[in-house]
Amino acid sequence: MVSRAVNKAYSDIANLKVQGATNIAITALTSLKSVSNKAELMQAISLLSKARPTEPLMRNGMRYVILNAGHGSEFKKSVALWANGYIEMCKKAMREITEIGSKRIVNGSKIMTHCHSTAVTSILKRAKDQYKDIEVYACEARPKYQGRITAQELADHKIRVNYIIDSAKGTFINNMALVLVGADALTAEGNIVNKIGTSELALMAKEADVEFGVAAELLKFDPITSEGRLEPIEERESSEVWERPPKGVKVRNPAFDVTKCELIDFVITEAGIISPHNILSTAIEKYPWLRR
Ligand code: RI2
Repeated sequence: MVSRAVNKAYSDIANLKVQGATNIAITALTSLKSVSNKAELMQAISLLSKARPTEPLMRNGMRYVILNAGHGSEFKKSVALWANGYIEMCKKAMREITEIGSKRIVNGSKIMTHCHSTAVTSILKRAKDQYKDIEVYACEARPKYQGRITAQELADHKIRVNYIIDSAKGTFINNMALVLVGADALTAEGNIVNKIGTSELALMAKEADVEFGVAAELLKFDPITSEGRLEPIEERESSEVWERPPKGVKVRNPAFDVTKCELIDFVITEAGIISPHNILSTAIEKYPWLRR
């Protein structure tokens, strides 16, 4: 039996009430503080891992707690301590990415983004706080329209923002100085996994000679990819795309895709701005416990 807090975290994450890799990891780790013994912890971890399969930031955090939590009567306290430690690590990484990334934003530039990434919106808001005049193009990210969260958040911060349907990105890409997206997973090959449509945007950016950057915590590095395994790609309910399709029509709904490292100019991380080729070495250097 898992606790009510773990069950709630599971359903909030699975139903996208909580979205974005960073928010997902923090919600999952917070719920772990409710477990009182090892068996409960393992059950909670197994359930939460199923909520969103493409979320190494959450999985790494749960592994961090298993690796470090002590035994015996102080177990609950120890889980809470390490879970808090990981949450703090995520928040610190986000603060660092925000500072480092904001310096990379050029005054007067037009920037396109896709879906909703806390890392990207934090960077853009910080750039605005530094009096940089920027204009953002936010792709809507069908079928769940997380681009609206981005558009609203930036507009609330008095940033000029244009909201466009996903298929309009080619119309505007030539006017952009930069495409900046978040990531759900970073891989050993230097690829990134992000909201479906990101790889297409990267190809368009390459063709239009527009810089393509990614903002993501190195804690999103997935250690399974250093063993030659592929990052699992979540496929969600077809009803999100078409509730009642005609008979004979199969609706597919992959949530993420892989953007190859050749298409990525730079990755903004808590350890600085790096080439995608250096994701593996930089992640392991910064967090040696991520090595399997
Ligand atoms: P942060 C989101 O997925 C998007 O793909 C976004 O780029 C990524 O998580 C990272 O988000 P979803 O949860 O960690 O909306 O930067 O499916 O917030």
